[in-house]
Amino acid sequence: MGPRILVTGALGQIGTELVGALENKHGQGSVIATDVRDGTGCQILDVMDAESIHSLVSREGVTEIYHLAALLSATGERNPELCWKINVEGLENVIAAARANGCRVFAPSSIAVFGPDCPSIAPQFTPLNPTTVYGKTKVVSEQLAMTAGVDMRGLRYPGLVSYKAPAGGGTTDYAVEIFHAALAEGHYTCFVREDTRLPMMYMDDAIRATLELMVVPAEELGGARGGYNISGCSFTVGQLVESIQRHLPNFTCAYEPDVRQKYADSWPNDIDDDVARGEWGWNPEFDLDGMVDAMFAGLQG
Ligand code: NAD
Ligand code: AKB
Repeated sequence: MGPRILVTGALGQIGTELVGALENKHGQGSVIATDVRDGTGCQILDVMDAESIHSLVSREGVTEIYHLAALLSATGERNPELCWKINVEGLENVIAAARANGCRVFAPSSIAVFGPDCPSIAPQFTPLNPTTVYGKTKVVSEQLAMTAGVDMRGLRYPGLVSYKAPAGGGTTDYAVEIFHAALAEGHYTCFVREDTRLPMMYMDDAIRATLELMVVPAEELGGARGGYNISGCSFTVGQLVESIQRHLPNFTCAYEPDVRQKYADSWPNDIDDDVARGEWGWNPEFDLDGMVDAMFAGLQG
């Protein structure tokens, strides 16, 4: 018998691709995709509804939960109380159902766990003092992974770049929006400065990292298992623009920084992922130009 998988927040940027990847790996019918929103192939499940999570997990014999439901940094800072509720209380509800039913849990962390005191190349183990409430919820998630009494794992995803679903309310959304604007209008007005450099990753690498982490035997994972650093490619917006101009030489970008600049400035420029490489063989495949080429192929294909 293969795993029976529940995905929460399945209609989001990651869920849109992870559900298909899990079905390819484990078979059609192995995945129950859920979201608080209505969508094709998706059941309604609000992660604030502890009883509904519990009864779905036990009724369906769920063995693994990929918990993607969350508010991201920009939306979260506009409504910090709601961000805490969904990201922390929602996770606690999922953990309670997992504990009662013997499930393993994947709960993503983020580069947002780091704060301004972090070195510009973020080490795996360093004080975590995020300035955003979103980042604080991710620190709690990593701590719960170590103490909740379930097999719970996470990755500190960088900003994720993909073309199949829109990015959802984050600070790194510019790295997705820029492609749509470039193709539709030949111009993008970016909400962070040209020299803003952040860790990013093409979605294929993020999905592969997720699947790879979940097959590692628990005893081989160390103290980073709640949130492994994984690097993809780090770049400034200016470098992203230059890479896009290889496809669209007349593309232009203007810069009008807003409040998201502050969140971006509080995060590191690069990620040191030696622990993930050493413990479970993490290795990214997409550099900046490879990612940009894949985005154009996907959007124009
Ligand atoms: P997203 O915003 O695109 O999707 C989140 C989904 O959660 C949405 O479909 C939304 O409808 C759903 N949701 C919101 N409230 C809910 C609730 N109460 N119950 C059930 N569903 C609810 O986010 P994403 O980019 O797919 O991110 C998924 C996870 O990965 C999050 O934990 C996020 O913090 C993390 N992450 C994402 C990125 C990124 O760049 N996309 C980077 C780092 C970490
Ligand atoms: C965001 O910008 O909020 C996310 C993240 C890096 O966690 N993309």
